[in-house]
Amino acid sequence: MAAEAGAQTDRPRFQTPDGFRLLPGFLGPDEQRKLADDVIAAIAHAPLYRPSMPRTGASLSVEMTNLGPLGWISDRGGYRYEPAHPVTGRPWPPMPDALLALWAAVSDWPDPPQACLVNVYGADSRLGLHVDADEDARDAPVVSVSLGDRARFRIGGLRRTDPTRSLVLSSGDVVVLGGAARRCHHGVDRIYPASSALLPEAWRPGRINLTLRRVR
Ligand code: MD3
Ligand code: FE
Repeated sequence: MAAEAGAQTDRPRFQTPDGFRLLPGFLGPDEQRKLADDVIAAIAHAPLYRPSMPRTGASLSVEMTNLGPLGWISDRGGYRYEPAHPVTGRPWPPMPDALLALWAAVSDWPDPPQACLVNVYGADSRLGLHVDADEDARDAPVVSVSLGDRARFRIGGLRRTDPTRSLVLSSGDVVVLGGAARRCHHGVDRIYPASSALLPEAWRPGRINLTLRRVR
């Protein structure tokens, strides 16, 4: 029954915020594989690291790196965008052309993205409910691409206590977060191990999420 199918995860009267656009399977299998290969190759030059939280210093369960002119960093000193990798000190690798083309196709924003945050999830990784607020370009959208294992993504409202809705993000799905959605709380509850065969075996179980952003 359709009415029951959504009942487990959907709260009544809340679908998704204005400006939330899910494009299921926007990238085909060949595009996904090429993009995953390019990102994994870039990670060899900008190794994944496990960010720690400001103040507490607690580690995130998600590993990260960045592509493009700027990268998002979190450490004891706070959250910020930096032009170089915190461990190697080298500039972030360039964004693959496919990501610049994707942004141009879906963002409806005149300027190219300045940062691509790469989030890598293992079987037990999670991302707590948060707001992305470290970009001065608050009106520009964020564009997300999911690769590999599926994830249960959760999105709420402007306030932390607002109702939330969860939905599954699958490999090849693109999400555009514009308008009000850009300022909403969101997180990743869990991934579904072995739900995709896209990534090379050494990366399974695993999920790679790319977020394209304007920073300034
Ligand atoms: C809603 N990433 O990198 S992608 C993040 O799957 C982040 O790795 C998640 O949250 C992930 O900050 C979710 C979808 C997404 C990205 C950015 C958003 C949703 C968003 C910004 C504002 C609101
Ligand atoms: Fe986020």
